[in-house]
Amino acid sequence: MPGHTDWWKKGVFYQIYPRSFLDTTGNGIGDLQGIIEKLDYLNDGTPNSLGIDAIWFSPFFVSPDLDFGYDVADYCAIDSRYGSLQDFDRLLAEAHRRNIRIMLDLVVNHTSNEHSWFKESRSTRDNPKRNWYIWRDGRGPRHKPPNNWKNNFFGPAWTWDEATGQYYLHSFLKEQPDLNWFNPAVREAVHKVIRFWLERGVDGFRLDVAHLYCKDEQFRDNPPFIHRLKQIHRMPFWDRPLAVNIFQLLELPELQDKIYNKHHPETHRILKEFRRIFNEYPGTTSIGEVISENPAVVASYYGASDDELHMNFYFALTQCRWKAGAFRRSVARRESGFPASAWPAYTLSNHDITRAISRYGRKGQEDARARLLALLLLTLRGTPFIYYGEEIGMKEAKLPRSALKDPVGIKWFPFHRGRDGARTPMQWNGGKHAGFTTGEPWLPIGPEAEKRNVAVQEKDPASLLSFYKRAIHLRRSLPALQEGSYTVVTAGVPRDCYVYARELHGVRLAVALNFSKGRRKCDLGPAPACYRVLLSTDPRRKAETVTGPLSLEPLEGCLLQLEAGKRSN
Ligand code: TEU
Repeated sequence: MPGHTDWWKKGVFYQIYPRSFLDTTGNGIGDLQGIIEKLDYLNDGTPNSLGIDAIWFSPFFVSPDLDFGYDVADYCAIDSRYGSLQDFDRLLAEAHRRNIRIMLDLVVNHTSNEHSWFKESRSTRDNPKRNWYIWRDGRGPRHKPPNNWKNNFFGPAWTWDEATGQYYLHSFLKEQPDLNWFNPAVREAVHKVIRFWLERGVDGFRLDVAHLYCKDEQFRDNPPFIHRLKQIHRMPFWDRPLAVNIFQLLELPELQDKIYNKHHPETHRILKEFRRIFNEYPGTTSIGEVISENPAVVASYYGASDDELHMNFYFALTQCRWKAGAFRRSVARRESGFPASAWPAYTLSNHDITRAISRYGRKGQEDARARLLALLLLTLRGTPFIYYGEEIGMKEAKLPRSALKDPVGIKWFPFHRGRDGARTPMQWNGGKHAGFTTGEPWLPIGPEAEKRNVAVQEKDPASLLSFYKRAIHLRRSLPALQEGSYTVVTAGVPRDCYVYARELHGVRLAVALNFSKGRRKCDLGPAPACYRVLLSTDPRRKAETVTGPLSLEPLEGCLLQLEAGKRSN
């Protein structure tokens, strides 16, 4: 798509989980036609629509759906339940017509065991594709697994293949065998996949678990988990994740620190090869799902000279406690811990973690908190990723065991219910099944759909959806929000508030967020100054000019602009 090559730094991204967006066939799962029908909702070119610039689609490729699309059986074909390649081309054209760019999910750490590559690989030991996956002999006379590696869901990372008498490696389910990225033929095959979609016109990729591609070639045992606990222990008390984060919860039972099957240096070479291909198609972007508690490790995936991924998610923000200081420090670590060229990407929710509104849910405060988080996400220095339904305050569903579909939840119930609760159908209206399907939805509809839906909130200027629209459209009209510098303001700011400035070409904006339940007054720096309120999370606040400290209502956040010529006395 023509336009600026760095559009992705300025734009707002929206993640769609296709299975749950809109079903037009009545089979209970969403489809490509459903997405096409809702493109105007996402961006019709006017402030009446949400106004997003790009969509990242969770996978809709051919898949036996053991991990709901993250087990791909054919990278170059659309699963017939979602539509066809023709439907995809139409979706792409219709999106581009609205200036919406399309990002696909590239899931190439592993394939499905139904992929023809794996079927060939497992057929005989001397099959030409045997080496496309990671096969090892068992240890000792009793054929014990090659080492102690665990997968990221549950249980060992090795599964014994009776027919050929060897183990194969899988970082997730046993139906998701890991590709052997040391094999040049694998690299070439994936390059072909990338080119296939770029030639069709897609604008970029999200790279699933990009930090896992290469593993220790000596297959050394991982050390015990206690090392990791010690690491977390070294973090200041107030910065330790309080809510038991899903990643950690899932790793706890495994009692090991996975140092030998992630962040291998060779992975960087693979990403550099990807980047060279992306560069052949100007305007292409990429974002890595790189999971590490260490910001320097995440930063390394941008490449030393910005020659790997364009962006990497900064997941640390999803682990903050509800404290102004926790968010402020997390952003500070992002701002100072990464090289200047490493463009930030922020998100609060995705298909793997509890929706933010529920993560921070306190009875009576959740909606105000959701607004505050929206203002934060849309005004930080970096590209914001919104998860579908976040804009209408969709909550995490607490599903009974009988409704669970995610293998993770089924396995660990009742300790936690897996990821289905964050993947329930989009709530379009207050009707049957929230307007998602005329059939039986694949997952139940989430809570409070009678008010947490698009139709109701579109009519209400005070709704969360209306707030998102205003914030996104303001962001679009204010280059200082897209590209301006970020400076935190601390003087004259109470501890439970978070204030920062965004500046570009003499325009100074201030964002003031009150995380507390009480009224607060904040200086916006540099005092004395005169600011105009552009937006408040409190729909009752009128456009006003502020001289002196800004008064904030409980859980209120404001975006303000310094009035020209009124900076000092
Ligand atoms: O997730 C990678 C991952 O390790 C976690 O987010 C994982 O989901 C977590 O440990 C909780 O189970 C990516 C995808 O986002 C996820 O949906 C897939 O299941 C996974 O890779 C495998 O492709």
